[in-house]
Amino acid sequence: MAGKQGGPGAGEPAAYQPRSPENLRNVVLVGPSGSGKTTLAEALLATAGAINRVGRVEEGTTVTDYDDVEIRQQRSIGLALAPFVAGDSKVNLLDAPGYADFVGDLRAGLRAADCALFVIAANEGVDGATKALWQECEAVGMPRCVVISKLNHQRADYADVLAQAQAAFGAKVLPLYVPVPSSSGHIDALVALLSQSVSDYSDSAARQVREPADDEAALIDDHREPLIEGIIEESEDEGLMDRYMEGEELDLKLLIDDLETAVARASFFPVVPVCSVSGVGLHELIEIMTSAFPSPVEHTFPAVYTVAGKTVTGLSCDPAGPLLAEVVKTTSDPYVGRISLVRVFSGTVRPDATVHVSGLLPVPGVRRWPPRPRRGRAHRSPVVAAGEAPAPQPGLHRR
Ligand SMILES: Nc1nc2c(ncn2[C@@H]2O[C@H](COP(=O)(O)OP(=O)(O)O)[C@@H](O)[C@H]2O)c(=O)[nH]1
Ligand SMILES: [Mg+2]
Repeated sequence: MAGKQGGPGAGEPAAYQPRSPENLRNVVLVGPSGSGKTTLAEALLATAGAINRVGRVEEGTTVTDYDDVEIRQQRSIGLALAPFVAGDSKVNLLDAPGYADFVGDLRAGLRAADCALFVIAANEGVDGATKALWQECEAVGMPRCVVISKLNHQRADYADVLAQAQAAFGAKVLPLYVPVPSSSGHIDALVALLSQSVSDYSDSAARQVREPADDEAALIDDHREPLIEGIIEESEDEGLMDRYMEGEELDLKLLIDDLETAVARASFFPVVPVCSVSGVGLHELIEIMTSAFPSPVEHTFPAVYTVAGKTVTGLSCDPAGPLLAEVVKTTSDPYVGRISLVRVFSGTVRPDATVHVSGLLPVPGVRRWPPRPRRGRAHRSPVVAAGEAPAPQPGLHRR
């Protein structure tokens, strides 16, 4: 159901403090149904400390699948919002349904977000539905990180799924982390190819970052070069490849900067192996979301017109600027009434503010221009500042 926000304990502090847009990340989970998105959202919320108890899809106890129908069917059918705080950043996680029937909610999530976690299960692979979802992201130039989930599944084949993803989505789908195979068959560590360290999750209470052992160093040797070459090819510094080829040890910060630029341009797609059950990869994902993903400030502004149809320029992602927001999705709740999810591009929505709700943009073949001006009132809405997406806005409606 659209307009729903994660149930109780979804991580939003009681007194909402608008954050600087640079510290916000609006991240949508995209991937075929059953790839583990809702479970991943739950695990990320728990890792960030936003919830104490990790719910299960099968028990209908997750934050983002709390609608009656979702609990009954044990699958997501609508876009849900689950915010969490990590360090100085706030991440608005949007869990989108994966079935093609609910593509409207997926598109609403893509409109609201600035970046995506594209989830593929390690026991499944890349099928037609996965390719169609990738195309949806491609069509809107959505920056994305590929999450290969369910590493602990008995039929998981990480290497095969990675190869399928690269074959389907291109050579710029490149791992930042590689799972370390263990003798028991459990994966409880990842090697970080850029920092050349190991994230060790064998102590379930905490992740340890340590130096690689010999076999782990060999894994880094095998996989680091293609990653670095992939990043350098994306760099605007054309001399970088020559310097690398001549054997120069490139500054890690320089590589990370180039990587972030390429991710934001949606021309490079880092891969992270994850297991929501054991926790492997969750800290790495949170680090990528908060430090490598673009903030709302980098989001291309939508075309804005006055009521008379004149183009408006000069707006920016500024909480103090004039209000510009998009109602991403509206739904009816039997108890609350009409609820809209709103992406705020500029300005701040305040409780009971009267807002101008513009009509349709010109669509070829549709005679409705200029848009009819309307007024609406944000009833009982929380304060939501520029960059936020999508804020649940009970009662933001036309009248
Ligand atoms: N073994 C294993 N199962 C998982 C994992 N993540 C999710 N699942 C299961 O996969 C199924 C689909 O998960 P769900 O989160 O609903 O996927 P979604 O449809 O993409 O939201 C559920 O039965 C989950 O319990 C995982 O990391 N490992
Ligand atoms: Mg789901």
